[in-house]
Amino acid sequence: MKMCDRDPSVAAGLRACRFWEGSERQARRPAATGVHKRTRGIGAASLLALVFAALVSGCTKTPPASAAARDPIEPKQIRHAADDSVMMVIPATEFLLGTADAHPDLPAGPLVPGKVKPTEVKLARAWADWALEDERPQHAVRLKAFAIDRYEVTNAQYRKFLADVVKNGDARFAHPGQPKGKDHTPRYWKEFNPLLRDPEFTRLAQFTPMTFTGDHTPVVGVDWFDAYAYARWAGKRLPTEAEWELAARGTDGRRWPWGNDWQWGLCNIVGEKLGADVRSQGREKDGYIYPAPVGSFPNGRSPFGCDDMAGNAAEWVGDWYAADSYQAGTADNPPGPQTGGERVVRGGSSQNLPSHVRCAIRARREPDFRTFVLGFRCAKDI
Ligand SMILES: [Ca+2]
Repeated sequence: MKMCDRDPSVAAGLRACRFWEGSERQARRPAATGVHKRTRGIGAASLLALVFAALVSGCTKTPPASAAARDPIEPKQIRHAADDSVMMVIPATEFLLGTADAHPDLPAGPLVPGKVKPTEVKLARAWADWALEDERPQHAVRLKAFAIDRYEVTNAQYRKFLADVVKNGDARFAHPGQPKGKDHTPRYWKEFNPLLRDPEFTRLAQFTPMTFTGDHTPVVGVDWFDAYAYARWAGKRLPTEAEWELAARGTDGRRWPWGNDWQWGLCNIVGEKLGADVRSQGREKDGYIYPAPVGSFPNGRSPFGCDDMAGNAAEWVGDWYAADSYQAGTADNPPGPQTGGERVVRGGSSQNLPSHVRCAIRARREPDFRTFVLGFRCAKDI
C-alpha cells in the first residue's frame, strides 16, 4: 500500500509510519469513522511534526517548576515470582487523565525560514489537533492501589509462557473472544525479517536474529489476545488505560515520563533526522533503531519508577478504545468502554516521534493486530 507520497524530502520518515500502520491490516479495517479516516495522514504529518518540534524546541514554553520538584514520589518496587518480574507499587490516588493543552508539541513560535514549508506546518498543526481530540477533556480520575511491571514484558519472560501453553494449552488463560486455534508465538519469532523482502525497507532493516528474540528486549509481534493470556498466565492482568497513564506520568500531568520538556536520548524513538541512510548507519541519538533492551534509558524513567513508558515497544492495555470515552468522565477506576472494535495502545514505539510517545496520547489497534513495535506490560491488584 502506498500510504505515503513519494516526496523524497519526507519519504524516509514516512516509512516509519508505515511500520506502525501495518499495511496488511490497514486494508481490512472496519468502516472508517471520522477519526479513522485521518489515520493515513498521521505518517506524513508525524515526520513534519518531528521536524517542526525540533525546530521550535528552543522556544517551547517551559513549565514554571521542574517536574521533579513538583512530584516527590518515592518509587517502591516488589517482585512477582510467577514471571520473575519487578513491579512498581502505585498507591491509591487521584490524578488528571488526559490533555488540556491545545498544542503541547507545536507551540506558537518563530519558524526557521526555509526549513519548514508552509504546507508542512499546516499539516503538522492539523495532525496535532487530530492527535489530541480523544485526550480531552482532561478530568480527575481516582484509582485504587495497584502494581505495574517496571519493564515491558521481555522475550525471555514470554518464552516461558509460550512453552507452557504449547505443552498444556491456553484454556486457563485465553480471553473468551480469542480466535479458535490461536497460536501465541510472536509473529517475528517465526517470520524473521519480513521487511527485507520489501525493497522499500531494504536499507532500513538491518535485523539480526536477536533483533526480535533477545532475552532482554521487549517481546513484540504479539496481539492483544497474546498479551491478555500472558498476563493471566503470570497471575496478572493488563493495566487499564488510566492506570497506565498514571504509572507513566505521575500526578503532575507531565507530558513525558521525565517531565514537560522534550529531550533526546531519554527514550527509544525514531531517529531525529529520519533519513534511511542515517538510520542504517546507526546515528540515532537514542542509539537504537529497533527495540532496545528494557531499562536502557534510566534517565527517562517515570515518577513511579517505570521504564520505557515512552517509546521502545508500544504497549497494549486492557481497555476497548473509543474516541469519546473521556467524555463520560468516569471518576473512579474507569474500565473503559464495554465493547469496541479496537484496543487501546499506549506509549508509542521505537518508530514514533516525540509527540507520539507522550504519556497522554492514545493509540489503538484491532485486537488481532501484530507488528514489530507493539508489546505490553502487566499490572495486578494489590
Ligand atoms: Ca514502551
